[in-house]
Amino acid sequence: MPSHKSEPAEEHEMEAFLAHFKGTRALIESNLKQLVVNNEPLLDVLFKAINYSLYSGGKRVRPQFCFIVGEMLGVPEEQLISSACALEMIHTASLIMDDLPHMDDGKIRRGKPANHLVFGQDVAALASIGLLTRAYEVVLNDPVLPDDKKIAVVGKLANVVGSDGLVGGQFVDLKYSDDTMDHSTLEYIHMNKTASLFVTSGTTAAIIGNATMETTRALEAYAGNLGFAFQILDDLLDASGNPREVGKELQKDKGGFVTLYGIEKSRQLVLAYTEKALNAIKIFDGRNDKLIGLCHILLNRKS
Ligand code: GRG
Repeated sequence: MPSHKSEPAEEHEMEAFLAHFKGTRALIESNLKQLVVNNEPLLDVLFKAINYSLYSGGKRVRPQFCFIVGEMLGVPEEQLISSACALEMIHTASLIMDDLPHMDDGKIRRGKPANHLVFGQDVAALASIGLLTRAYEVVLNDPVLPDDKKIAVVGKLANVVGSDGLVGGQFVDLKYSDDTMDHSTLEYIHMNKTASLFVTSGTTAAIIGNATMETTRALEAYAGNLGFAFQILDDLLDASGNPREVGKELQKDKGGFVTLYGIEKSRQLVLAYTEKALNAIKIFDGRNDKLIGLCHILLNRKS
């Protein structure tokens, strides 16, 4: 994948960052296990379906970003847990739904059969909705967040899923994606389908951390551009990645950045959007090392 022109972090810094990332990942997963539980034996299969997708090797990028922003703003970890977990639950719900035959008809996800191929379309649809709605409950039932923060976070999480976010992006993707797609339609799709949840991952932490408007705007610019770079890289992996590393069927996406611009120009776009993301966080100089590290990790990903 493309190499980035700004200096990569020192190797020891990257190692420390990766170790931190691993620790946060363990924290996210142990909290998810406490927050998504089933107490009704009749629902065992439904929860098997939910857990199948929730613990199938996702990178946990969105909650990681939420924790990085929270740490930068000095927010105590326990105040971020419910929002970070809710973000991952929403993301996972969207992947289950996206793979359904009447949506993107995905057969392999994270190297394993898609949820509906294991549990059936009916169960997969319910697992997606069940996980999505549980995400809001998790924030509303948070034992430490003040009520005004809960309301603001839930509002953002609702907005990002609806027609102003994932649903809108998915609709346009399903109905307008083809080989004749233009740049502004593609931008609409990826802003709403992918970048919007990155942005919300930062804004939820910004809300909890009482961030100023200037800080929030900078984080939104960072996350929006990083989300775009992430999606273009997704298209590049689809076009020329290794199927075993990527973990899904390749050359399936029609009308993505690679179709519109070709591989070389798409690689340049990844770098350009990453550069914009990095520029946006220059105002946090001295405390933005993890935001920079996240860019490097996402740029060099193989899946
Ligand atoms: C039910 C929440 C919900 C939404 C309905 C189906 C839908 C609307 C939206 C689909 C949005 C979608 C699947 C966008 C793709 C975003 C993307 C690039 C996913 C891959 O993210 P990674 O690489 O995945 O972070 P892992 O596997 O690491 O978790």
